[in-house]
Amino acid sequence: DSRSGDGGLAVEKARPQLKPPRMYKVIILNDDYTPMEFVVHVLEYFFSMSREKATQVMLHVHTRGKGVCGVFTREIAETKVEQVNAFSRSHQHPLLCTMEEA
Ligand code: TYC
Repeated sequence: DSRSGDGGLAVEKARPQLKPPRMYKVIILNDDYTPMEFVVHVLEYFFSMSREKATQVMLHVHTRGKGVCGVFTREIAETKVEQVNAFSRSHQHPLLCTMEEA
């Protein structure tokens, strides 16, 4: 195809059909102690949300108990969960992040 670098003359190689990867929701949980501003910062920094979106999601979690930060492939979701939980612990906040299959 156009990426093969042969000017389009090569015969197409049959490529196996890849199945879509399983997707996982990264979830944050409410607690009574983590400051709202810290949760907003986590959502901005680790999930690239605008301040407005991060504030909406934080308030949803605060009132409903949990909320979705994003949907990712397994390795990415696992890394987000580890990074957020380590960051929260390093700031002595009990904020918990987990994941479930989408
Ligand atoms: N409930 C917390 C408070 O009142 C704020 C909070 C929101 C904590 C969302 C965790 O995932 C969370 N300070």
